[in-house]
Amino acid sequence: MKITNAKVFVGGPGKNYVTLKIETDQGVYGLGDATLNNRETLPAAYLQDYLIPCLIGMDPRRSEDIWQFFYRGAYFRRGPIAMAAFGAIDMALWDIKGKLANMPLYQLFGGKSRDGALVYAHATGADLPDLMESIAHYVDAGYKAVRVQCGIPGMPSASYAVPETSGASKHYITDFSGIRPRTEIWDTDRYMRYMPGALTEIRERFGPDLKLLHDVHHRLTPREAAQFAKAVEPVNLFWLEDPTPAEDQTALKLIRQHSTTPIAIGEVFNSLHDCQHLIEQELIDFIRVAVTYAGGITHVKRIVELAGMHHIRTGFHGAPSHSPLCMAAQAHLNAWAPNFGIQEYLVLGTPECDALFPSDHQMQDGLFHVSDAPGLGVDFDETQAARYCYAPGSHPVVRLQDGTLWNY
Ligand code: CS2
Ligand code: MG
Repeated sequence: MKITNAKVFVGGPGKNYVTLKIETDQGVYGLGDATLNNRETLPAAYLQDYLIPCLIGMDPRRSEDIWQFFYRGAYFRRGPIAMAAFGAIDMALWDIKGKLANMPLYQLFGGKSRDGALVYAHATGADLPDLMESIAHYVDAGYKAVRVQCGIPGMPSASYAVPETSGASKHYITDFSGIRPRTEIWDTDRYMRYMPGALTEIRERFGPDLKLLHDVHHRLTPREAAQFAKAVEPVNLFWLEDPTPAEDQTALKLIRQHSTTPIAIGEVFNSLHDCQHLIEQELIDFIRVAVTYAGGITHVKRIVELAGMHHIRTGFHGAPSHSPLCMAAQAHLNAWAPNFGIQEYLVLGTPECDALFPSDHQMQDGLFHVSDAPGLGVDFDETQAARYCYAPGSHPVVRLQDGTLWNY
């Protein structure tokens, strides 16, 4: 069996999805996602210029060898661009494997460990009353878990994942449009003074059963993060995410020394090596890698297995920049993983997105149900794809009030 062709498509409804289609001499094809948010053209070029010329003629069933071929063959290993490109190839080869076996991928991983996977939605508000309404909206929609992000009174500009004005919170998605990043002004003291109280009010309003998650989005120093994690302990959060930048993995020790608030980290990681210390030292409770950003199913499965040995559960990243192909790969891993925790999931299901990526996967009552279709269970409509083209975007930059560059 041989790979005969591979095509890369860039574009989608409101998102620059990077979709890879690998075709074979047996008519079976596989799909993969290489969407690296706000840097989409780079994995696309990496695939076009360097990887696809090597793929043609290879046996698609040798997915492990092909993964090693590209990972070790690159010589300059890892990094978000390469791992997103490898990730797409790996997803497509697993998709072909599932279709050849006529099995949904979770069966090839070891079968289901659960029938529905818990997901969390994004509740947000320009202020606390606005956020309370947003949370109520998702609770009414059947969600058992919500991430809560709130505008901070007096904060010089709207911070991460918070709308500028009230009433704009339903299905709020961060606007990354434009090649020149917009600047946000951040005030840590205001956040540290206000957010613990806001989270306490939310807990009092919605009771002990609703799972509450909060994303600090890398904005605190390790000492501040330790103080914050301790202050919110009584709220009994499901997790506190990215409390401090994860490059310095020993910094997390300080948080562990001062609080038992569960910690989730990993969306910016591209390989096992980025999180090995965190996992082996059990400095986190949830690993947040994404199949696209961390080199595909083959590599993420290794991360999940290592995490499982250290009582760490999965909490895969599911921001809107991940295409339904990445979300499907994660859904199959979530159905199988013995140490599954939760999946970030935004109902993107716009008619345009469903037309571009038809699938039978279902989300109901706060649980994601993976379909039994062979492979990933998501298809791709090339005619629809022709409607979309690339539009540049950028992550905001964040400055403190004195102009100091800070973390988005
Ligand atoms: C966020 C992301 O969903 C999350 O947890 O941290 O939305 C993140 O801001 C984007 O993926 C950045 O590209
Ligand atoms: Mg996050």
